Amino acid sequence: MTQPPDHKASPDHEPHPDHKAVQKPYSGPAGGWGSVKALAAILTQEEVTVLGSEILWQQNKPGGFMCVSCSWAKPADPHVFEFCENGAKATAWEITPKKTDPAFFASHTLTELRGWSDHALEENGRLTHPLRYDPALDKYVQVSWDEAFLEIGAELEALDPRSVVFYTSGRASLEASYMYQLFGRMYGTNNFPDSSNMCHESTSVALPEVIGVPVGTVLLEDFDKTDCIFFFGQNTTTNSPRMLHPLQSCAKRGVPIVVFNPIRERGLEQFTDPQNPIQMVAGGTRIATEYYQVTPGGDIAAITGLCKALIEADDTAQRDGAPRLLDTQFIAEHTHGFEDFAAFCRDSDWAALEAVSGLPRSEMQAAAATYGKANAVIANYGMGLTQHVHGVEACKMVANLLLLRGNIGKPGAGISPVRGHSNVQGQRTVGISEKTKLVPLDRLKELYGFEPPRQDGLSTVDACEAIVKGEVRGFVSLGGNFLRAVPDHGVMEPAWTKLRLSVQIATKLNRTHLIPGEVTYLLPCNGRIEIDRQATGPQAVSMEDSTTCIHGSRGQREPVSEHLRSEPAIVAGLAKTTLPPNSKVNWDAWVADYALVRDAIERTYPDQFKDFNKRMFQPGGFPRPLGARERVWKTPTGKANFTVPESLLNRSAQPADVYQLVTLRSDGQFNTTIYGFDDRFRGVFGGREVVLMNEADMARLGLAKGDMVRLTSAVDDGVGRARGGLQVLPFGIPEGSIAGYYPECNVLIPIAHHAKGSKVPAAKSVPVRIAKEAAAESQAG
Ligand SMILES: Nc1nc2c(c(=O)[nH]1)N[C@H]1C(S)=C(S)[C@@H](COP(=O)(O)OP(=O)(O)OC[C@H]3O[C@@H](n4cnc5c(=O)[nH]c(N)nc54)[C@H](O)[C@@H]3O)O[C@H]1N2
Ligand SMILES: Nc1nc2c(c(=O)[nH]1)N[C@H]1C(S)=C(S)[C@@H](COP(=O)(O)OP(=O)(O)OC[C@H]3O[C@@H](n4cnc5c(=O)[nH]c(N)nc54)[C@H](O)[C@@H]3O)O[C@H]1N2
Ligand SMILES: [Mo]
Repeated sequence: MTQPPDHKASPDHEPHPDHKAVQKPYSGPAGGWGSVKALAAILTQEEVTVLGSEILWQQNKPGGFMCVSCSWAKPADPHVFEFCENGAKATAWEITPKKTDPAFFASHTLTELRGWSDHALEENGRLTHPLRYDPALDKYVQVSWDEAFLEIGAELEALDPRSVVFYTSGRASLEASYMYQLFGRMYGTNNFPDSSNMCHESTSVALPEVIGVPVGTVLLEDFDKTDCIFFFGQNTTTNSPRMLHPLQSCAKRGVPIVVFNPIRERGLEQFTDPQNPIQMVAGGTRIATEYYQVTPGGDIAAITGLCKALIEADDTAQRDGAPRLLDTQFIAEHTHGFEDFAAFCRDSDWAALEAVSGLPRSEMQAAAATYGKANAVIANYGMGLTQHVHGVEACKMVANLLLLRGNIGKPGAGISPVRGHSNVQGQRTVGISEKTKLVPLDRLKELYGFEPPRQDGLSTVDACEAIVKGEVRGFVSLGGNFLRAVPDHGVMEPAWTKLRLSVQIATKLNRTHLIPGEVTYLLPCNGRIEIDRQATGPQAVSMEDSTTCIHGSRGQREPVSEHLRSEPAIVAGLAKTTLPPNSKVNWDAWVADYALVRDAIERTYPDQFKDFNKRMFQPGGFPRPLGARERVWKTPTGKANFTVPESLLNRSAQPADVYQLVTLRSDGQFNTTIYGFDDRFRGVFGGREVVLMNEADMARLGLAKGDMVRLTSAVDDGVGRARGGLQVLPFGIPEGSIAGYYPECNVLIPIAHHAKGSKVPAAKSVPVRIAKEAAAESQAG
């Protein structure tokens, strides 16, 4: 029998005494010398010698490897070093020579390892051998690949396919993802939740309805032609820093950059290109020209205010016979629902918009004036919009704003949801989806001669609920760290132990691997930066960036262990022992030559992947065709749709003693991978167990800097969620909202607290109460 996790030792409940944070104001720009220092530190920590070696030269270059960090576009004419501080950290983290090998597992039980922090687990190095959990020893022990595949195949055969979940984190290649979804569907399930269910799913639900495509419409070249750029809730500095290059060029051309963010994020204010010696001496470029500290959850109201100002100014212009502010020709020819939307804006009351957005009317009018002066506008957005209760409507509001002046489907303009993982968008493109309407099931049936399941599968939140109910028996994970990324750790970890089968395909050890089911396998795979040798020679893989461009990627480094297998090889190994033979799928041939998988992708999606193998190394990638870019609207009305939001508030209303917790990523992490304990740009060093608070709120609650507090969930559903040991630090965040780090605060998010329509956990508006802890510790920093 497996033991339930020891919560006392869990990183969710115990602060790490040696990781007390110190607060120091950070006055430098993003990039700059701070970036160089941070890079040197991670290279030392990971024992990687990369500078001066070939590896960073190859990052994001045609013929090289595509960064394993973010999904931002890769230019056709790259910089000498087309990488950023965080991309280099991600590279170092993957190619570290440190190893987590069978000898390591022989000397550590899982009970002991559950007391390790997320950082310590991954920092220990790469997984090297296939492992099976031995409940008698409470340890992972080495197993052969053949044995692993045979036993997992037998386990899967014995389970009802509808009780098995196939999760994907957004890093796996198009080739691996296509094979994975085919395997799962031939097995009999559409249970393909993805990290995107916690991320931009609000976008994927919103945009098809309003512009007929689930993805953004901008291309990198639009940044050369744009007149104005908006950002809503996206932290470029840390999460897509290579985007700072085109932004810097735009700033130099005098393009206004307008930011809506409750926190003044450094990189959106100033950037110094660490690869440019002149800038390193002369200082940085300012990025944002206007910065609006909207209340968390206030964007729907703020954008309504912008639209209202614009529509009212247009009403005046029309009355006076002056030039119109709206693109009336575009609206008439290409859109539907304008009158209702305009009426909604005219009827919205400025006082209500001010109260909900936290912005004075004058600021909304000023932003509207900037918007109204530009001929071509790009609107970028991220988790600050999508991870809220009304995240889907917030995405639609961005589209409303753009449609008013025809800013979709013309050069220099467009909607730009900035995606997360490096291939998260691509995975959805090749069939990783729980929603059957998004998958060409008939085509799969025709190509492979099987009857695909027709019932929708489980999303991430659905899967969590089903795990809690004990309805999920098997869970296969292609990457990721499911139990840390999802909400409600205190509920999810005990429920997870009820699984019959857990199969984790991973590069590094993480907490999900430490909570076993009855039968548990940990299968180590190659990372993308490693050379992937198969029967026909070294293989390339491909991925889709945030701008729908497809790029080929070739591994460059010798694999850290000869016992690793590639993700396609692991998927094929599982498929062969689980499924009856099918003459139409030759898994071995696909593994021998990934070009054959790409041919299969092209056969499945002939319009999207035309000449896939020929074009995959095209500099800058090849863009998938996208109706909205050509103003072809594949929506139910055949037009781009204006929509009226159901709620002005992008969260739920709460009583006065309840605070909205915004969960943030630090500068030193990639999702649940914690590189280090500094959040340089926000001035928080050496610890993550903090609550960032407005000083007025601190005074109201009688809290001083360094006091320890306990957060408890304000959702009263009998679960009793709490997170103690958090150190209070004063911070520039609007009153009534507080910030803490993800994943440490996920224990406070109820599974049911998610966006309407997309089920993205509402991680940017978690209702909590704050209580001072008895033994207040000394002041920090
Ligand atoms: N280095 C690094 N790169 C990454 C990642 C990483 O963890 N580390 N993660 C990757 C992934 S998977 C993703 S999805 C992306 C995430 O990248 P982002 O989309 O930038 O997501 P977050 O960092 O979670 O937060 C976004 C911003 O939203 C702001 N915000 C919070 N609430 C609101 C609100 O109500 N309104 C507005 N306007 N703003 C708000 C926060 O202050 C923060 O600046 O980055 C990807 N790239
Ligand atoms: N509170 C809160 N929760 C959030 C968020 C938030 O902002 N706030 N953000 C959400 C978002 S946007 C996302 S995308 C999810 C992320 O959720 P996930 O994608 O599940 O999590 P990651 O942390 O990216 O996964 C890290 C693990 O992936 C494995 N890995 C790394 N590289 C590879 C590889 O090449 N192959 C394989 N097979 N494995 C690999 C390593 O073992 C590593 O431990 O979290 C979500 N959760
Ligand atoms: Mo994400």
